[in-house]
Amino acid sequence: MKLYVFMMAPNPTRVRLLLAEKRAAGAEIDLPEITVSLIEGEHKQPEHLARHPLGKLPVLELDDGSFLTESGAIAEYLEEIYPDPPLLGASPVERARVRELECLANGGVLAHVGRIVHATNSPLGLPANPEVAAEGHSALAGPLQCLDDRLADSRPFLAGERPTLPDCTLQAAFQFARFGKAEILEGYENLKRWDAAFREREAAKAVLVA
Ligand SMILES: N[C@@H](CCC(=O)N[C@@H](CS)C(=O)NCC(=O)O)C(=O)O
Repeated sequence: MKLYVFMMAPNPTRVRLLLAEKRAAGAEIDLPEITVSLIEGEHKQPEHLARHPLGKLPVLELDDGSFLTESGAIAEYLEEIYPDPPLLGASPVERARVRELECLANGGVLAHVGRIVHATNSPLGLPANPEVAAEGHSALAGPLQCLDDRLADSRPFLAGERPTLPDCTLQAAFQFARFGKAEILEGYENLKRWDAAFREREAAKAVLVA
């Protein structure tokens, strides 16, 4: 298998953080990563469009030569073939909790951070759009508050004592916000604590560049 990625891009980063968490806990995962430059437009070239018809990242190339797209589907597949340690929950109730948190981290935070950064400081050179950025900031408030409340009991990770996919997704979103100079954490003290502690860990340091 091969994983096609671009550093800093949040959807590839959530998958790379999940892999780093598994490796840090002892999983032996041989999965080479190949960079496709979003900055240089390599994702819209025929070579990459053959992997992903929409020209996006990440893409997982399977051993039979077929391509799997969508970071959530890729994360679930990797979880199934490398189940230890579990990053999507170990029991029905844990899995349900992880899915609940993942909806908040992905649809509620990562998606809006993407809109804000591309409307203010787009690394792809998209035009600034203050209205879209303001809508993004306002849409972020509810999900960020929910996640901040979840951390109010000083738990180290969103789902409790162990990292899970929503931690990876949230950190991928926060890294993209830092890179795009979007201030999104003002007033969310529990999330600030979680962010600082998560970034100090070796698994995160192996992936994060901002
Ligand atoms: N829903 C997709 C979104 C993929 C996506 O939008 N990836 C971004 C990078 S984070 C990308 O490739 N953007 C380039 C483009 O849309 O042209 C997923 O979760 O994989």
